[in-house]
Amino acid sequence: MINIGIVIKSTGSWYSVKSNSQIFNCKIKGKFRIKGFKSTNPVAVGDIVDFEIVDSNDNTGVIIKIHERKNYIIRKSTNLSHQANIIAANIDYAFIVATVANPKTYTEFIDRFLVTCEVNNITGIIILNKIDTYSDEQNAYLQNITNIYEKAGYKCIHISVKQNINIDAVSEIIADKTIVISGNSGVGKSSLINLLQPGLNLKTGEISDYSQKGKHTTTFAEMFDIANGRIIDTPGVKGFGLVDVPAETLSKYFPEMNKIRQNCRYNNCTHTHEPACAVKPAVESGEISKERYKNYLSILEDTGAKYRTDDYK
Ligand SMILES: Nc1nc2c(ncn2[C@@H]2O[C@H](COP(=O)(O)OP(=O)(O)O)[C@@H](O)[C@H]2O)c(=O)[nH]1
Ligand SMILES: [Mg+2]
Ligand SMILES: [Zn+2]
Repeated sequence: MINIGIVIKSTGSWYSVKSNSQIFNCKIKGKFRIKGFKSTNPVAVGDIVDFEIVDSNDNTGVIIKIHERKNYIIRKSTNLSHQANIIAANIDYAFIVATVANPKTYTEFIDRFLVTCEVNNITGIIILNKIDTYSDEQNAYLQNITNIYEKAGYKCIHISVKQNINIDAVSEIIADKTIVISGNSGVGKSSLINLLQPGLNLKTGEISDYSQKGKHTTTFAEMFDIANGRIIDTPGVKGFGLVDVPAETLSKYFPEMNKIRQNCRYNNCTHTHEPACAVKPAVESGEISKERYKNYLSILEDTGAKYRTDDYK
């Protein structure tokens, strides 16, 4: 008999599949291939799968088919350049949880994540946490990056998990949706999930004083039923690599650049050295954020593009 379920946890070789509120530990049978890249994990959290029950006493099974994905988020593995890891599948929104301090989230990290979202047609939402801790200077920076991202078209929500500030704004978005949550380790992802769904008791890590980077307390992606929706907690990842974005199309995934890129003289303009570029003057005038443009250049370099620009480096 074939059952249908949703993958709620993946530990590498075993997958937890939820079906009719029962959980089955499944292995994979056969090969699952994805066009365009090699994946280190063929089945991801959020996947809808067909599986056969092997032993109904201990709820074990075998996954035999993955249903077509609406979308997914991938991370390129840093050492194996052609390998990619699917972080989550079938997502409505992606939350990037960020903090201005303890730890500081760099805008390049946010922009890499947002580009990944845009490539996969997922709406990215920026959650800025720990607002209970910020100095005046840090609050000014918070406002500054909020302006940058709102201008680019992204929703930003300022919260404090610790003081329960603005958490309703987050749970409203989650209702009936599947959310992937990401962000550097230590920004408060697990704490936020615990607050939204009391009783889950996810482990939260203290930030190590020495590195200020936070300990790795979450190792594998896992999906939780929460606030009338589903949330996928992802391992504390250092950064998202991009898979298969050619240099001349990268700016499509920066909405504010995408709006004006058709005004460039060349339709393969990378907005670096080309004459009659429409994007560069917009950066000069402040219409496009210099910070975003800088991060664009950094991501552009990763696509293998050989570009020249003396600005903003
Ligand atoms: N001051 C403050 N600390 C927080 C807040 N949210 C989380 N933390 C703390 O930040 C640390 C890391 O939180 P955790 O949820 O483990 O982060 P994760 O690695 O993103 O899952 C923990 O010590 C939390 O108690 C907040 O809003 N304010
Ligand atoms: Mg965590
Ligand atoms: Zn251009």
